[in-house]
Amino acid sequence: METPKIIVPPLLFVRDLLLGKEVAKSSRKLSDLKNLFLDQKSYEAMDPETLLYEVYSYIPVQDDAANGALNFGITHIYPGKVGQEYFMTKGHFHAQDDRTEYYWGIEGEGVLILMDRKRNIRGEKMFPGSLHYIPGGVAHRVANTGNKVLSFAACWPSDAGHDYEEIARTGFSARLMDVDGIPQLI
Ligand code: PAN
Ligand code: ZN
Repeated sequence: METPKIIVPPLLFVRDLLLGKEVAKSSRKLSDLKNLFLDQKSYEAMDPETLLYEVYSYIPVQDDAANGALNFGITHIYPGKVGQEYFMTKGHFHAQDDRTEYYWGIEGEGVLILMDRKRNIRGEKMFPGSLHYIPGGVAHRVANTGNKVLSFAACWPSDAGHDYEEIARTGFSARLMDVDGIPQLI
C-alpha cells in the first residue's frame, strides 16, 4: 500500500468564487437572450454585447449519462433591467425531467422563479444564505433584483441535461418586473 497522503483539493470555493484548473467559464450576453424579455423596444435599444451573467462550473465526470455524478457551479448575474424586467438567466427544465437541483444564495439579492409542467409559477427570494430545492419537472430561472451582482451556487446531477427549447418556445407563465420599485411576478 502507498503511504496515504493529504492533499490540497484542486477546487476552491471562496466567497462567490469558484477556483481551480478544471473550472470552466461561460458567459451570456444580451444577444444570447433574444426574445426572452418582454420589452422588445428597450431590448433593441441596448448594446447586444451587454454582459448579463457568467457561470463558473466544475464538471467532474465529462459524460452526460454519468449516473450518480454531481456538477457544481456558481452563477454571477449583473444588475440591470430590460425595460422594467430584471436581468435574468435563460431558465430551463432539466432534459431528464426527474432530475433535481439545489441553489443557494451567496451575495446580492434576487428571486428564483419556479414553474412546473402545468405552468404553475412561484418565486423564492434569494439572499446570502437562502437555500432552494428545485424538484424534478420544474423550470428554474433567477433574476437579479438588486443593484449589485447576485451570486448563487448550484449543485445538480451530471446527467440532468438542460432543455432551453421549451422555455424559448413557450416562456415562463410570469415575468419578474419592477413595479414602482417592487419586484413582482406578473
Ligand atoms: C445552473 C444554470 C445557471 C445558468 O447551473 O445553468 O445558473 O442558467 P441557465 O442555464 O438557465 O442559463 C443550473 O440550473 N444547472 O442545472
Ligand atoms: Zn438546472
